[in-house]
Amino acid sequence: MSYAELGAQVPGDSVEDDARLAQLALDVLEQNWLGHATRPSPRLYPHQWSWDSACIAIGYSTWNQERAQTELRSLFAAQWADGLLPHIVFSGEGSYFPGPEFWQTERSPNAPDGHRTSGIVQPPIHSSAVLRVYRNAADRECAAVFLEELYPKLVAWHDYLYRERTRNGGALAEIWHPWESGMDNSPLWDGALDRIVLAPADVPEYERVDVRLTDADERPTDAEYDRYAYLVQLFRDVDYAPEQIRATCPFAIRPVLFNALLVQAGRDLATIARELGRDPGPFEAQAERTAAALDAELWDEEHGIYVDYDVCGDGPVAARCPVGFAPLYAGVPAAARAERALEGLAASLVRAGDHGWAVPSLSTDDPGFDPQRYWRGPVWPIVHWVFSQAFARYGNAALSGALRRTMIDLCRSGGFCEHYNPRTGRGQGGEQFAWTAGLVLDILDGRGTPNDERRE
Ligand code: 2M8
Repeated sequence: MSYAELGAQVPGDSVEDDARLAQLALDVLEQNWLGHATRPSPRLYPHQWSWDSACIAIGYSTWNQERAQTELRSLFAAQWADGLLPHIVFSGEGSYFPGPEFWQTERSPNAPDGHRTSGIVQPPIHSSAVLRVYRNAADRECAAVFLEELYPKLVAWHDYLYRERTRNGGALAEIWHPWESGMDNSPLWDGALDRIVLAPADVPEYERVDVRLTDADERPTDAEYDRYAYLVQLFRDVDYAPEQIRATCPFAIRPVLFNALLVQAGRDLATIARELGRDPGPFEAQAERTAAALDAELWDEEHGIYVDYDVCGDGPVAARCPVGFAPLYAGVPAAARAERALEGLAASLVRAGDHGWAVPSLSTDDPGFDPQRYWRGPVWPIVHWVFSQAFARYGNAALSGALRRTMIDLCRSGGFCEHYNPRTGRGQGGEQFAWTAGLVLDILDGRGTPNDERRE
């Protein structure tokens, strides 16, 4: 089926009881509220996660400005002195592996006093979230104070990424751990992880908590966890010194999604700078350099999709997942290439039971597809949110709306779950999931386009 035919087939939005769904989403956020931040899920993830929090703040922004601002303020309160924004800020309660005693980030001179955190990052969507919160704010005076306060922290975060996560003058950021991608067990990391051959003595002692709390079939394998723990141990052993990690880490990838979000975040940071009367030039330049590098270095002409780059393997990642179309979210490809990417994205859509078109995290005809196992097939709200904006940006309101309606429908019938089965639409993973609720609030708010495409 062609892209145009698919768009034409999508039925118009039929909102049944969106106000009720919004209230349920707010209830989920309330249930996960820790007093200063929102945990992703009551049992599985009892602390604050970086890109979850950004999405949660976007969700709060039209409904509760104060919460939205507090969410981001508390995340950035735990930022490291070198600008690193940690992927977890521990809340002091709840069982999770790896906890602060495993990370031991106090070994780093950059770790913040008074906050216990992990020592890695997650995808950089934060400037986009801050701009969204600022724009949606009803109390303009508070919003201006918030923006002024967050601006230097966002600048430090972007500086960290361009300083520590690029090499040889390149403009694409790299990750050093699968958790930094946000898509933990995606097949995108298989090749790089397979090269890490571990003797039993290399694996630190640890005990998984996740498989006690949720179905092990919906989680990464033990072999993957061994490598996750090994990499953390490696960072710990060099006291989280970025130059040493960059030189020695056996896992280094330039991911498409991470960099696509960075492009949009850079543009949004430029808008924030302009709003505050500062110079937007450096952020615009960074964003455009990363956009150009994505287009020049990661596009796979043969398959018509962007592919991650394996720095240690010195070549493109062999696996292909629909997130390879993420540069569409940031408007990176132009003309014929965009058309081809949109066709490819549309071709990857599947019917999630009776719930409408869905983007699976791995193509259903990929031999590694598994409808239950986490980032190897299930439908994820963040992916839907990204691609509903991608379709909107390129003028396909029908498919943009279809992806939004699917998310609404999945949540209405199965609750706010971590992810959904792409064949049946069944909710899977953690329950009462906060960023699912946050993103659905944004979807219900009807703002389907990236910040720079939106009217003031
Ligand atoms: C998942 O990742 C964590 C590690 O960060 C885990 O599996 O323990 C991912 O889905 C990630 O994207 C998400 O931010 C996190 C919390 O929802 O869970």
